[in-house]
This record gives sequence, C-alpha cells and structure tokens, in this order.
Amino acid sequence: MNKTTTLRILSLVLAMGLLQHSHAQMLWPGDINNNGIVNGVDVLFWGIAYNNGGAPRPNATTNWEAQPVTQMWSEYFPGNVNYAFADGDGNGTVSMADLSSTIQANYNLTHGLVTPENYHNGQTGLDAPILLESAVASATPGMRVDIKISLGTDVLPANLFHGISFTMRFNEEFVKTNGVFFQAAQDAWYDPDGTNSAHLFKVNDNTGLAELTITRLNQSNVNGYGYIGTISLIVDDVPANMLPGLLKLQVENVKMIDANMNTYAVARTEASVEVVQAVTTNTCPDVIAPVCGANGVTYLNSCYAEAAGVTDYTEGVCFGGCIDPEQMNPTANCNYNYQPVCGCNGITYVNECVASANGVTSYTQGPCNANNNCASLSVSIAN
Ligand SMILES: [Ca+2]
Ligand SMILES: [Ca+2]
Repeated sequence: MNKTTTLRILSLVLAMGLLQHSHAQMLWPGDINNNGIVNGVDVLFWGIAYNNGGAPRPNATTNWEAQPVTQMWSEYFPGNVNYAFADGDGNGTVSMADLSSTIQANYNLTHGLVTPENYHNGQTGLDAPILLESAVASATPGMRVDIKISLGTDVLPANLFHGISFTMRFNEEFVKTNGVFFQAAQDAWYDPDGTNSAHLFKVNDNTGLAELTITRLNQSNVNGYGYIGTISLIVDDVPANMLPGLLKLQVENVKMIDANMNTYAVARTEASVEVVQAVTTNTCPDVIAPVCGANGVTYLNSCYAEAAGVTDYTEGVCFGGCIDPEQMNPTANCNYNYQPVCGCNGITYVNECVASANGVTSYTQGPCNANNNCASLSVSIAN
C-alpha cells in the first residue's frame, strides 16, 4: 500500500466519521424521538417537552428534510435524545405549533432505518385495559358505527398517567375511505379542566390502521380511569356477497407513560360489529290481484312480483284450487325456522306459516323433491 492510497483511505474514514457525527445531530422535524418515523409516540415526547425552551435552530424549516442541531438544550429524553428535537419548527420553544406544523404535517414519513417503538402491551386482568364498546351490535352499509373508548377501570385504573399512544386496526374493506373519525371526551378524567392536554388522531385507510395519542402538557401525572373518546367508522357499501361480515376494531400496540417517561403495560381488547344487508322495505299495496310468476310462485299482485325480481308473470294464481288469493297475507308475522312443507303447487316453503301466508291451501310435511323447484322459498311476504 503506497502513501497516496493510505492517505485516501484515511481521509475516507475521516469523512465517514464526520458524516456519522453530523448524522447524529440531524433533526427531521416531527421525529422527536429520532427513531426514523413520525407517529404518535413522538406526540408523547412532545408532551413531555411541552413549554421547554432553548436555542432556536438557525435556518429552521418544518419541511421533511434533515437539519443540523448546532446547539443542544439543557435536557435530554431517556435514550439521550435532546429536547431540541421536540422543537420541530425551530423557534426555541416547544409549543402547540410544533405538533401541528411538524408531527401532524409530517406524520408517517420516514428517514433511514426505522427503529421499532418499545410498545408495552399488557395482560387482560392484570393491567389497565383499553376498552372498546360499540353502540350497536350490527350495522348496514352506509351506517355510522360509534365505538366508545375507555382507559382503565375502577379495579385497574391508569395510575401515574401522563400520556398514551396506541394503534387500532380495522378491516378496511368494511369501512368507507375517509370514513373514520375521533371525538375526544369533554372534561375527561385525565384533564378535568380541558386545558392541560392535547391529542392527535390519524388514520391510514389503505392499511386499516388508526392511531390515537393523548398527552398531558404540564409534566405532572394523574390517576384515573374511564371514557376518553369515541371513534366512528362509516360502513362501506360492500357487495352483498361479503355479507354478513364482521367489522372488527382491535387495539394493537400501546405505549403509556408517566411524566418521567416510565412505561406502563396496558391490556388490549377489541370490538366487533356484524355488518348485514339493509332490509329493503316493500311499499307495494296489499291489493289482491294475484299474478303467477314464471318461477311458478303466485304473488299477491304484480307489484310484489316485480319487487321480488320477477318481471315475467301472468294474471291469476299459478295453480287454480291450490292457491287461494284471499288467504295471502303479505304482513304475516312468520318466523323463518326451517321446518319445510311441500305445497300443493310443488313448491317448498320454509314452514307452514309461510306456505299459508302465500295462499297455499294444502301441503305435506317436508320439502318437495329436488325436481320441484325446491330452492324457492317464498318471496311474497314482506317481513
Ligand atoms: Ca419518531
Ligand atoms: Ca417550536
């Protein structure tokens, strides 16, 4: 190895060292914990540094680009990140503007390798839980589903609370794009005056992930439990063949901290709502003017036939003597328990009540044989 080569290698090593050194001092606005991504955990750090101050950052921008931090502030987060990293806009104080102009604006953006957050998911029955409570058990396309979110219970409260960040996963195929919202609790237990906390709620429709972060702002803890807000999901107009289906909301990753940034385990739960097809209400008149559909089913009148999708029909009952139009009762309160009967018209009805309400004058127990339009359950009853 000659002298020139040695020098070149030396200067290369030196340059790499400098790069490395300057990289360690580089701030990406919004990535307060400097782990490579802007997300809710950065909001927790922001809450811890809120109102702190130090040297402003020369030539600061909130754009997503690396900026040198030339002068450190006096305090450091655990993990040795300087408080100056919480000053996203570089004006020398950590304020609300740093949340909106950097964390919110640069949310989910990444630089370099992302270091995973140290979430602390707990155990049911041992740790304070995040509880999800849906207002409804089932919903139809287009409907809004409200799910109440609580943290802690009287038995397992959230003690020494300064902030919490957690993700919730939902099956995005059941949820309308831009159809997820959050409403924070008013005068919540973690901030009774409503003046000492902030929250950030973000949704990624493509991945079906929502993230909620709530933080206090004065670096003092509270003990408590209860309602923290409501997440609302608008059910998408999913194709009928996907229904019934289950819309699930599951708490995925949680980080809850005190004012010293100790983390506390939180138990996770989920909520599910059955998505079912909307019941189409039939507005046909109950006029007795029977028609016989091409499917062999007698309908009370042509309106009922067409409502059932049968456009090919003839006037009168399908089987004279077998169907009595006077006996047809579109508003009969039949259940749909499967106790099939075979009508005199050769059509299987789901049970006696349905057969009778369709005007069938006689029938035998059990389904008709396979050749006789077995699958045709009555459609002429509005239920
Ligand atoms: Ca981060
Ligand atoms: Ca600032």
